[in-house]
Amino acid sequence: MSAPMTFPNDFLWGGALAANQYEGAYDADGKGLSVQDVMPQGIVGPRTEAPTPDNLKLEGIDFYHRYKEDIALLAEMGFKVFRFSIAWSRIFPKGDETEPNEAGLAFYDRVLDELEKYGIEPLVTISHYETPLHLSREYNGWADRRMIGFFERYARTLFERYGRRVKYWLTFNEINSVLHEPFMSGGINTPKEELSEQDLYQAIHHELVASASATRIAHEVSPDLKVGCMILAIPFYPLTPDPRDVWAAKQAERDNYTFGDVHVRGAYPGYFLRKLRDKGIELDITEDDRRTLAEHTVDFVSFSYYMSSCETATQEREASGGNLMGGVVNPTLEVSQWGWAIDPRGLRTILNDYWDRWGKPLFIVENGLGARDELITGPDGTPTVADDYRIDYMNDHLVQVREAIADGVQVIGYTSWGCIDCVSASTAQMSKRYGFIYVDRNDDGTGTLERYRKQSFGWYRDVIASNGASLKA
Ligand code: BGP
Repeated sequence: MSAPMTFPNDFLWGGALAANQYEGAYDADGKGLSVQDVMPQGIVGPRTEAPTPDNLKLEGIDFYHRYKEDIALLAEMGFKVFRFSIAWSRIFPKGDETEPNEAGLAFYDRVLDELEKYGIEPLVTISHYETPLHLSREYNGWADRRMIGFFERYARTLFERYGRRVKYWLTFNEINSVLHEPFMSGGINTPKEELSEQDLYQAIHHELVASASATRIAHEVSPDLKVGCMILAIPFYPLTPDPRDVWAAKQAERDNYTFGDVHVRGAYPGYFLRKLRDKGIELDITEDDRRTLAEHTVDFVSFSYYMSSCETATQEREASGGNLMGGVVNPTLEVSQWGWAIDPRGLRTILNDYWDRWGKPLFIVENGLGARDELITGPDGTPTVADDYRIDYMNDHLVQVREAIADGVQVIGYTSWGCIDCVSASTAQMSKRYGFIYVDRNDDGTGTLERYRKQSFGWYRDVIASNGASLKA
């Protein structure tokens, strides 16, 4: 008998966003600045001293004031889950205060009220590239051990305030991205070129301990809370069958596996310790750190998946474009308008690999196609986007998720990235759109901020309503 080709009945269908990319209201109601407020061009341009008007994230898509209308649209698509992040600097404006900012906390109460109204399960990212700027400038972000205490206080505040309403939590968005973007991901102020590997890996250690510590606090507050890690997933394929290429691909994957290995198994893997030794790095790891990592492992593993890449140790090849990291171009795959390789099968590979390796429930918390959209007039006279390219991308990826489920992988849910158009993390553009909902805002900041349903809106509504049966294999 063949395996059932279906999604579980309680599969959590939905979408994802991050505070700094959609909320706007960057200084409202006592909010402090975050690292994003001085990154007007994302990771592709210089940081500024202070917020500048060309930084589209300052206003985002104004979810802060339009959350009711936006959540109603998500409900209209039948969302079962909505992943969003809490802006750390709304809750602790500088990050090192002892008391939280009540107005910031109250905003998320209102968002949760609205989600509850429609029976949408919240999935909250505690830290999504939004380190308070003060912590970056005064402490050098995660390079400083004191960050663990600030994060513990912040996480405890959230669990105590929202723990009765939010079951699923993620500690750090794409935690492995700190290897490549230490400022955006880890709030590390030292310029990337000047940052020593010793300091970088020590910062990573602090984040891993803080993540485990937050898991401990969550379970103390309520044993019902489920905490997951969040990894930027990229399968690396050997460019050729040459064993040296195979090993190069394995090494590239291990840079990412390390983070899941520590979160799931509670200790650093041998290959990572060897890497540190080879580099002459000695980490400051206390007995307490070891115990925290070992005793407070995650309940589930979540990840983003956009693309795969190739690795080689034997050939000079063009570097692949990619989501904050990448190897060399895979000649067999098409790429998006931003050069990210499109590889639905890679998602099945990742799901199977992670399941085989960790045996923890998996949650796909980001996936989607960043593309330029053209607004046209729909048959009923309202503006829309004929985004069949996005529908194809998501359909093909979801078919592979269904395959992985048939392979025996336990998948909790799927939240597509940028379900409402928002500002891109890497390039800070509005024109790199992922949403089912078009937002009228342009790269130069003009636009009405009106929302329009794209054709993918109805397509996703049907996918959810049919629990995946409407997907085309
Ligand atoms: C991930 C981030 C998101 C998001 C997404 C798409 O790395 O977690 O914040 O933005 O990628 O990337 P981009 O916005 O650069 O297209």
